[in-house]
Amino acid sequence: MSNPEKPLPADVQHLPTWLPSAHADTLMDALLARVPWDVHRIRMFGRWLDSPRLSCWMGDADAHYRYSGADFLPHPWTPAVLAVREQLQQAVDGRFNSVLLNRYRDGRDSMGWHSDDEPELGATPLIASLSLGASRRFLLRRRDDPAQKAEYLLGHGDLLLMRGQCQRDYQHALPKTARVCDERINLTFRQIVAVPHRAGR
Ligand SMILES: O=C(O)CCC(=O)C(=O)O
Repeated sequence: MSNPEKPLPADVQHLPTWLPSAHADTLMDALLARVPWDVHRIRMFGRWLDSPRLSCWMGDADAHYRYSGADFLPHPWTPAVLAVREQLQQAVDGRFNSVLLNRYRDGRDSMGWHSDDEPELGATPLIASLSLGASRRFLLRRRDDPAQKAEYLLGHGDLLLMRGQCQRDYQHALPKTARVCDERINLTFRQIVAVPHRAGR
């Protein structure tokens, strides 16, 4: 039951089929062919582990990012990602100098609970998350009351916008599932801002 003092996220907007199917197909093919996919090493519970998906950090040359204990230098934009960034910037009236691409090879690939709350993203980041390929469940839970949950089914071409206090108040995750055998790609566009104590890295 929802608690009116801890409402489910008003700062989250789901736009199904934001990208028409034919455009989403073309973009997915371009990403499969052109993105330098890698297995990111992340630090969890004091150990270095392979993350359970393929990833690529892409963006402007100065968009350095640190998450899960590791530093990432951006790969240069590919033409297809740059084109969709332009389209997004116009649609949501925001700026994005970087994107984290995640490729889930099937339902065994996943993303654990976390918030996109690194200092580089600022206090109230706008994050534009575009999904391609297989539909997967995307979960949100309140940080101060994990029983308060919301769920979105993200399909081919869907856009999810997270803004305001969403990262401060919520964690999100993409759970494993035995039901999905097909690939999915997700792009989370972000704006990295300068962090004074990290200048010069
Ligand atoms: O694949 C997704 O929809 C979630 C990606 C995500 O949580 C992230 O990039 O921080």
